[in-house]
Amino acid sequence: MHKKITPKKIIVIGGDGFCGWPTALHLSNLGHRVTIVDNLSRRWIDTQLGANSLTPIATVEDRLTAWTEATGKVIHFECIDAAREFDRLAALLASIRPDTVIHFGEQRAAPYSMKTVTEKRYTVDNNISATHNLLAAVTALGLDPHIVHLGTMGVYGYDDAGLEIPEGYLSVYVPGDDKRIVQRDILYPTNPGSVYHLTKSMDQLLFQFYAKNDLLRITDLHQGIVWGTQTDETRLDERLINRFDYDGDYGTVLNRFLMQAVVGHPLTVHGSGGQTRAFIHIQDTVKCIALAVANPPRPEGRVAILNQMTECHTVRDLAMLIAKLSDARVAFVSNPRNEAAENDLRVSNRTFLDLGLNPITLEAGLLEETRDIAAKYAHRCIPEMIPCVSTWTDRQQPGVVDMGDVA
Ligand code: NAD
Ligand code: USQ
Repeated sequence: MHKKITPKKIIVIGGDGFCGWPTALHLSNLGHRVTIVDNLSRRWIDTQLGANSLTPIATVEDRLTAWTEATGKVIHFECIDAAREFDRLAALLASIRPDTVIHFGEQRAAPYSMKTVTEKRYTVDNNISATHNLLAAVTALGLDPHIVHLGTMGVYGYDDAGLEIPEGYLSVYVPGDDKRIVQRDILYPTNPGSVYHLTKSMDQLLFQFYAKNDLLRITDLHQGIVWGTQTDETRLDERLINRFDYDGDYGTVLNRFLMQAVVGHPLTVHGSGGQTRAFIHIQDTVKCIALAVANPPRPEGRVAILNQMTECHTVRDLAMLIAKLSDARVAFVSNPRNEAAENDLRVSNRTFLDLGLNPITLEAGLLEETRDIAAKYAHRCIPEMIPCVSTWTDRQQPGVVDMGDVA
């Protein structure tokens, strides 16, 4: 049983996606009135790439029917392109007058954003326009929803700065004109590593401006790499199952390794695998967003920035851990990305811990994920979709396994 909450009217943009779908279900389960806005572009991109989700995902209509059958609750759906259909987005906002808008509706794969000039332009046009359309519409309509945006840890870059990455703002102390030391809180300097991450860095400036100028209440969640598939709600019916991307563009590293282990493919570590990244389980993503929804910032002109991650690991350590659990082999392949070969990473996630987040650890979640998802649906894997062939520049080579790379 969930404790009683004051129901809110919530729009979830991008609510058919990997993070958005389980979030919409969780918020509906808590008693909120949820409307999903999605243009289904993610499903269309799968078709374009010849890829699929390892888990069989139902149509939106079947998903929503299954949710009502399982819980008696109703989630509404509107097929709107937030980047290109400003008038329809604004009309929906005007009719619902939401208390909260959660914005997941962006092209989120770094390798896809680096494929060719077409995908670079699409990612920038889509992501920046969707974010700006939302902010401009809310302002023009005189609405005051709390806007919760899914940003990324990657806006900070991954260089080892010798300090714990703070939650969005960096206190700097610089000598002023009269040699007095002046203190300022600035946005932590961005250092994006892909066109996709660049759009998230640009989103930050859009939020900074609208929070200052129009006193919009905005929470930007700088999220790490999400792993896992199911949440308490998506487990209720097979038609509610969440997507599991494993292909070279959309598959994220830990889910890819889990899938590779069960289909007998060597684990594809890029370069030396010394890249340290921040991770979070999908169940914790959903919990963090509910916590953010319940704790809006005051309209004081400053964006609330929270780091949404729970553990840091190197890619190499993850591969070794999964290899040990599954007897998989590890392949150190050419790195298709232009990124540091090795980096340290320390991140503050104090706000969510203080709000009561009790993270799912890798140790606790890996076994279930392997047994109930990767192994169960391994037969759906399309082997040709496994290699990472999108390269950052002409200097990089695709991450393809040569048996000489295997350890
Ligand atoms: P996803 O691609 O599975 O979902 C995004 C959804 O947004 C899709 O359903 C897509 O159809 C929709 N969408 C895209 N552009 C749209 C538009 N113009 N109008 C309407 N709908 C649109 O991605 P995800 O993994 O669920 O990520 C959601 C958000 O979280 C993204 O903004 C991403 O940057 C961020 N994020 C994801 C991860 C991760 O590991 N998956 C980590 C950090 C941050
Ligand atoms: N990697 C491998 N082998 C693989 C795939 C990836 O070694 O088979 C490496 C990559 O080179 C990279 C690291 O693993 O160093 C992470 O790659 P990823 O694809 O798991 O994650 P990334 O591209 O950073 O993007 C994902 C989501 C994105 C989100 C981001 C959070 O797709 O939406 O914003 O994680 S973060 O990385 O913290 O910025």
